[in-house]
Amino acid sequence: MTAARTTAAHPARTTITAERIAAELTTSRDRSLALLAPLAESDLTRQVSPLMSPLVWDLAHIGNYEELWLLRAVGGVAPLRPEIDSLYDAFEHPRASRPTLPILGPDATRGYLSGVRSHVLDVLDRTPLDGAPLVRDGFVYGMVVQHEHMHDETILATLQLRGGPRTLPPDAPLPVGRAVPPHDDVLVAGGWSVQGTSTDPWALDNERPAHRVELPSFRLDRVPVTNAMFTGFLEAGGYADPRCWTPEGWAHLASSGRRAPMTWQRDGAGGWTCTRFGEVHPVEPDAPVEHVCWYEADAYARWAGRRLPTEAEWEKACGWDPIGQRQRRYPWGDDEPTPTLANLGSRASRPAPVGAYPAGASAYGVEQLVGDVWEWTSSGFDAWPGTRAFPYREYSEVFYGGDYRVLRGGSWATHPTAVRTTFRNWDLPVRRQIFSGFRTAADV
Ligand code: AVJ
Ligand code: FE
Repeated sequence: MTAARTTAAHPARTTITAERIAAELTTSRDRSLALLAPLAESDLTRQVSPLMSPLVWDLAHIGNYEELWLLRAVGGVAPLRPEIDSLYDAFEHPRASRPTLPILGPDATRGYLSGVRSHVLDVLDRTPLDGAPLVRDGFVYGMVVQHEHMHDETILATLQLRGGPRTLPPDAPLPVGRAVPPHDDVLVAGGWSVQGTSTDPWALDNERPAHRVELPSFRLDRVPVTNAMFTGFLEAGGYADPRCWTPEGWAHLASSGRRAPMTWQRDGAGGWTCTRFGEVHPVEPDAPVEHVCWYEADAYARWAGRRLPTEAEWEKACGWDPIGQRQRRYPWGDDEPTPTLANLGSRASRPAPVGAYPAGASAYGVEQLVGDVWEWTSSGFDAWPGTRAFPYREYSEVFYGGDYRVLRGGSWATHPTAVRTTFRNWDLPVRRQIFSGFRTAADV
């Protein structure tokens, strides 16, 4: 990988206006409040799992982040409630310790958020969007909107762990799938491509800058690994076969007792059911497997005689147009996602069956790269050549080089504004409360 000059153009986003920003801010806030509105006070304040925050903490943290960046950093507005800042600093208080903090209750939190928001709209009115890098093209507003959507996805993961009764609205209909043979894969011819972006105005620091990569040819699954395929691994004794697992994965299997994806149970007749937001459903054979950790994804790939793709391979297969020699903001091109292109935005509470989004295919014919499930890659979360922490070190920089693995493409729970070809997510290899799946690759 070199940081050589890139020659290919990256699509610039259409000019970002104050109206667009105000609409995005409203959309993310409506989403957060709607997710939490059906929950009783006790459900908002309790901790469902040591992995997660009390839901009311997420909500107040969303507001506090908005206050820190939009009111104080951009607007120069004095702290509204200086005494609460430290409570909502994710670094001062790890998730497990958040329930013992003297955090605001649900009503006070909602009041705090609406107070912050009323000042934000004033700041937006009086701040030109062509000034310093922080506000240029509305970057910091985009960062705040994406942060809220990320926490909304975290809230959805917490609701999944909480169980029932279900509080989410009924699922929007999803498109039907089509039969795709297991490991039907496409060839991605070797050569150079561009990874990352220097021009996408709302790309976060870890996606920058654009740089050339040179990859050998590889093959990549057309669609994510399905429940039926994963069941094959499971029923063949994959969880009991040390040859499939890294030493760390094998040790974790022993200590955790994991024997199936997080939400699966035996149905009593030799099959499997899964629990989704407190409701029991049959495991859908043709849907991407969900709630697997990196170790499980990696073990499946070895069992299948394949491997996880690297992050660079994933991004090339998703966004590179080898004919035009340019990047696409999404697999299908630069147009914003729609419900026929990708399963995003928690319109439904599950991944769609494979083959449901032929119109969302990448230039190489790879499908469902964006939406449905986050896809584990084999790569650790590392800094790219020439990257720079912006506007703060704790978003990305403090995580580089740790034991994290990169996930790409977003899930059904990811909002369209919070994902694109270059977006990078990361988590520890044991984690599976996120909406995580994978696809496999092979050398040529
Ligand atoms: C990018 C999803 C790994 O939720 O831990 C939220 C995003 N950073 N608040 C996370 C984030 C600050 C982060 N991930
Ligand atoms: Fe956060």
